[in-house]
Amino acid sequence: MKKSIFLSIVLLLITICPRPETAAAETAKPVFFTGVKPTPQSMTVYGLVIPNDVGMLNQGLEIGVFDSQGTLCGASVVNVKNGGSFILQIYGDDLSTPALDEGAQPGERLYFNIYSKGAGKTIAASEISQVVNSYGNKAPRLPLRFEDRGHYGMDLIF
Ligand SMILES: [Ca+2]
Repeated sequence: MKKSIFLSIVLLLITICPRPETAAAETAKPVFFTGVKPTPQSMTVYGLVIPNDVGMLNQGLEIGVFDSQGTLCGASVVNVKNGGSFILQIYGDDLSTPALDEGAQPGERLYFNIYSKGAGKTIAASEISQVVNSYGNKAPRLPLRFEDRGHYGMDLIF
């Protein structure tokens, strides 16, 4: 009995204490692409940012996802320690707030921009290639479009 209580406490501690890397990844919030409004509609995109200039990656990159009206509907800091990986939560428009456009409509094209901290400039979506990777549930059709509960793998190369 005592042993099982001890094990329960150990398991609880493992569960509630985040590993240092996870904590660092979660605290890295975008400072350039800000103002994303989370809504009940969302999709997830996983991948790598692969810049031609590796120095640009080391100095820090952020991804900002815009819909065709220029609404910022997702943003993330690229994880330099993990080789340029990213996880993006991209939000759709909340239909219960018709006066507000918080995000993308179903099927709407998404535009991925990248801010380079080192270069102090934004790389436009037109200069970034989207490439399918193996992280998602199924391969996306590119260029990527908004799909509620979509789960896709896509790398960004520029
Ligand atoms: Ca709305």
